[in-house]
Amino acid sequence: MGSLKKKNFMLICLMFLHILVLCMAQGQVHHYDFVLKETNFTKLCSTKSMLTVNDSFPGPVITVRRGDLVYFNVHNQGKYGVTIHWHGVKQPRNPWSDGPENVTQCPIQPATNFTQEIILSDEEGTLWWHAHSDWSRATVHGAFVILPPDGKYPFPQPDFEQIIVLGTWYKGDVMAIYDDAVASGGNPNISDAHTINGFTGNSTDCPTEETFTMRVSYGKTYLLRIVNAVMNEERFFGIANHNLTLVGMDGAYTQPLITDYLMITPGQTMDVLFTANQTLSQYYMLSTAYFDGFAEFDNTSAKGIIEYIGNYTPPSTIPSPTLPELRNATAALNFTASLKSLATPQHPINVPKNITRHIFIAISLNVLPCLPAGRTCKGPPVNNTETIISASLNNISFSTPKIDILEAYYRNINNVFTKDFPDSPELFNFTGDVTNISQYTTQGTKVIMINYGEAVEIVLQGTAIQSPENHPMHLHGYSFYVVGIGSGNFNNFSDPENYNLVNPPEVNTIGVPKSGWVAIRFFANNPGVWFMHCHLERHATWGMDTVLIVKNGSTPETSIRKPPAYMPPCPKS
Ligand SMILES: *[C@@H]1O[C@H](CO)[C@@H](O)[C@H](O)[C@H]1NC(C)=O
Ligand SMILES: *[C@@H]1O[C@H](CO)[C@@H](O)[C@H](O)[C@H]1NC(C)=O
Ligand SMILES: *[C@@H]1O[C@H](CO)[C@@H](O)[C@H](O)[C@H]1NC(C)=O
Ligand SMILES: *[C@@H]1O[C@H](CO)[C@@H](O)[C@H](O)[C@H]1NC(C)=O
Ligand SMILES: *[C@@H]1O[C@H](CO)[C@@H](O)[C@H](O)[C@H]1NC(C)=O
Ligand SMILES: *[C@@H]1O[C@H](CO)[C@@H](O)[C@H](O)[C@H]1NC(C)=O
Ligand SMILES: *[C@@H]1O[C@H](CO)[C@@H](O)[C@H](O)[C@H]1NC(C)=O
Ligand SMILES: *[C@@H]1O[C@H](CO)[C@@H](O)[C@H](O)[C@H]1NC(C)=O
Ligand SMILES: *[C@@H]1O[C@H](CO)[C@@H](O)[C@H](O)[C@H]1NC(C)=O
Ligand SMILES: *[C@@H]1O[C@H](CO)[C@@H](O)[C@H](O)[C@H]1NC(C)=O
Ligand SMILES: *[C@@H]1O[C@H](CO)[C@@H](O)[C@H](O)[C@H]1NC(C)=O
Ligand SMILES: *[C@@H]1O[C@H](CO)[C@@H](O)[C@H](O)[C@H]1NC(C)=O
Ligand SMILES: [Cu+2]
Repeated sequence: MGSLKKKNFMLICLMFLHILVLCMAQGQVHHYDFVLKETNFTKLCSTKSMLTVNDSFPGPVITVRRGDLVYFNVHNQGKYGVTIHWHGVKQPRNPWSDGPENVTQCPIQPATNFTQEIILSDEEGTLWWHAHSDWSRATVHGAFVILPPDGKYPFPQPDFEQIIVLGTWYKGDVMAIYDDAVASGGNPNISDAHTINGFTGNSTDCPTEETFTMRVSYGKTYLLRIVNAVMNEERFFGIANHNLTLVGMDGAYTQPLITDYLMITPGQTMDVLFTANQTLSQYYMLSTAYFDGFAEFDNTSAKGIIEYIGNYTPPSTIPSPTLPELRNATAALNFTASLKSLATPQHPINVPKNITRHIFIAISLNVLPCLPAGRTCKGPPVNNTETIISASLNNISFSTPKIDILEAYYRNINNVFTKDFPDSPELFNFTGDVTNISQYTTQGTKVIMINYGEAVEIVLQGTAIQSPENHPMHLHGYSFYVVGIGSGNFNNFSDPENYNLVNPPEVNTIGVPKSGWVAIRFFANNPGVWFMHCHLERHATWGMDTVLIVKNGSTPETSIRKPPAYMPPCPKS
C-alpha cells in the first residue's frame, strides 16, 4: 500500500482575527501510487470493463493521521482523460491538487501521470477520494481515513472499525450512459443496483451474487465509517434492532446523535457507533433511496448482513430495519436538522458571527432550447417545444470551459470565465406556484469573487421550478457551518433569529431540503479556485455548479502557492 517515508514537516499557520484558522500541524509524509485502468467486473450476472484504481471497486482505502502530507502519483493507464479529487480536504493555498476537471486542472491524459500533493490540516475522521470528470466517479472512488494524531477519539474507544462505502452499479458502461444523456438532452438511464463495499447482494435475478457480511462479537462496539459514493440519490441507512450513534461527519466530530436511521447524501461521510448487544442472530444493514423529485430513479436498496459470532440457528427471515418511506422529506429534514458539531475545547469551532459578505443562491432544474435546429431532444417539452434538461444556480447553468479556471485566473487568460455571478437571484416565490416562471435558464462560466478574510454567509434556496427536490451542495476548499435549515422560502428577518451559532454542524456537503433552504457560514481564509456544485451527478452535469474564487490576502502566507512544476497540459488556446 505505497511507501511511507517518515519525515517531519510544518504547515504554516494562518492567523485571522486572532483565531488560528488552519492549524499548525506536524505530520508524516506518505507517497502512494494510483493506477487508473480498465478492469473486468461481473455483477448481477453480467460482465463489463470499467475504469478502476488498482483493479478494485471500491478503490483502495487510504489511512493517515491528522496533519499528514500525502503525495498521490496518479498514473492513467485508461482510455480517456480523468482527474481525481480529495473530497473534503481543504488543501490550504493549494487548489492545484484539488482535481475538478477544467476547474483546477485539465484531465490527466492516458499514458501520463500527475502527482497531487494533499495537505491535511484540521480534518479528522472519514473523507474520501473520487474521480472528478464526467461520470467516472461511479467506479473510481475510495475511503480516506484520517485518524487522530494520538489515536484517541472524543467518544468511547470502539473495539473495531469497519468502512462502509455505499455505491451505485450500472450494468452498462457509465461513460456511454453519460454520453447518451448529453447527446439526447434527456434523463440518463437509471442504475441497476446499489452496493455496500462493492457487493450488490443476492437477488432472484442473480442468486449467486454475494452479500456484504460483517461478523460481530457480542458486547463489542463498532465504528462504521460510512462514505456515500452513490451517483444520483440520497440514502437512508440503518441496522435492524440496533440504534446508531453518529459521532462524526465530513471529517469533523459531531455531538453524539442516537438514531435508528441516517439520511446521508452523495458526497457526505458519517462515522457511526453501534454496540452488538442484541440476541445472537443475523440482522440486515440496509440502505434505501431517499428521492423526493419527479424523475424516474433507481429505487433498489442495498443490503448487508450483521452476523453475530456464536452458536445459534440462523433466522428463517433476517430482520430488516424500518427506514423512512422513499419519498419522506419530513424524515430526511428531521435528521439533517438534528445535526450538531461537538464544539469542545479540544475540538473547537469558529463560526463567523459578523457577516461581511452575503450571498443568496437559488437552485433550480431547468430547460434549454433544443439546438441546433433539426436536433431531437428528450428533455421535457415546454409549450409542445422540445428542450434539453438543464440546471442552474441563480439562473445560470454552468458551462465547463476547455481550459481550467485556476490556470486562467492565475495567468490572466481572458475569455475563460467571467466574474459576474450575481450575489442574489431575481426574486419570485421560489417554493410556491411557479407555473408562470420560465423554466428556461441562461448559460455561462460565471464565478463568485470573494475577498480574502471575508466572513461569508451563503443562503442556498431550493426552488419548485420543474422538480422541487433535495440538492446535496458541496463546496471544495472549505468546510462550512450549517447555521440554519428550513422548509419554504428563507425569511431574511425571522430565520436568522433561529440560527444555531453555538454548535452548528461543520460539513463540506449539505442536503438543501426539498422546497427549503440552508444557511452556511465560513471565513474565506483559503485563497484559491473552489468548485461548488450539487453532488447528484445528473444535476452537476446539467450545470448546477459554480466556482468561488477566494482572492489572495496581502502576504505570501495568505496567497495561492506557486503551481507545481508539472500540471496536466491544457489544449493550446
Ligand atoms: C497500486 O498499484 C501499484 C502497482 O501495482 C502499486 O505500486 C501501488 O502501491 C498500489 N497503490 C495502492 C494505494 O494500493
Ligand atoms: C473483459 O471482458 C470482455 C468481455 O466482456 C472480454 O472480451 C475481455 O477479454 C475481458 N478482458 C480481460 C482482461 O479479461
Ligand atoms: C510521470 O510524468 C512525468 C511528467 O510528465 C514524467 O517525467 C515521468 O516520466 C512520468 N513517470 C511515469 C512513471 O510515468
Ligand atoms: C440470498 O442469500 C440468503 C442467505 O445469505 C438466502 O437466505 C436467500 O434465500 C438468498 N436469496 C435469494 C433470492 O437467492
Ligand atoms: C433506540 O433508541 C430509542 C430512543 O433512544 C430507544 O427507545 C430504543 O429502545 C433504542 N433501541 C435499541 C434497540 O436500543
Ligand atoms: C445496547 O447498547 C446501546 C448503546 O450502548 C445501549 O443504549 C442499549 O441500552 C444496549 N442494549 C442492551 C439490551 O444492552
Ligand atoms: C415520514 O416520517 C415522519 C418522521 O419520521 C413520520 O412521522 C411520518 O409518518 C412519515 N410519513 C410517511 C408518509 O411515511
Ligand atoms: C425530529 O423528530 C423527533 C421525533 O419526532 C423530534 O423529537 C425532534 O424534535 C425532531 N427534530 C427536529 C430537528 O426536527
Ligand atoms: C463587523 O465587521 C465590520 C466590517 O469588517 C466592522 O466594521 C464592524 O465593526 C464589525 N462589527 C462587530 C460587532 O464586530
Ligand atoms: C407558452 O405559450 C404561452 C401561450 O402562447 C405563452 O404565454 C408562454 O409565455 C409560453 N411559455 C414559454 C415558457 O415559452
Ligand atoms: C475539459 O477540457 C478538455 C480539454 O482539456 C476537454 O476535452 C473536455 O471536454 C473538457 N471537459 C468538459 C466537461 O467540458
Ligand atoms: C408563496 O407560495 C406559497 C405556497 O403556495 C404561499 O403559501 C405563499 O403565500 C406565497 N408567498 C408569497 C409571498 O406570495
Ligand atoms: Cu441537485
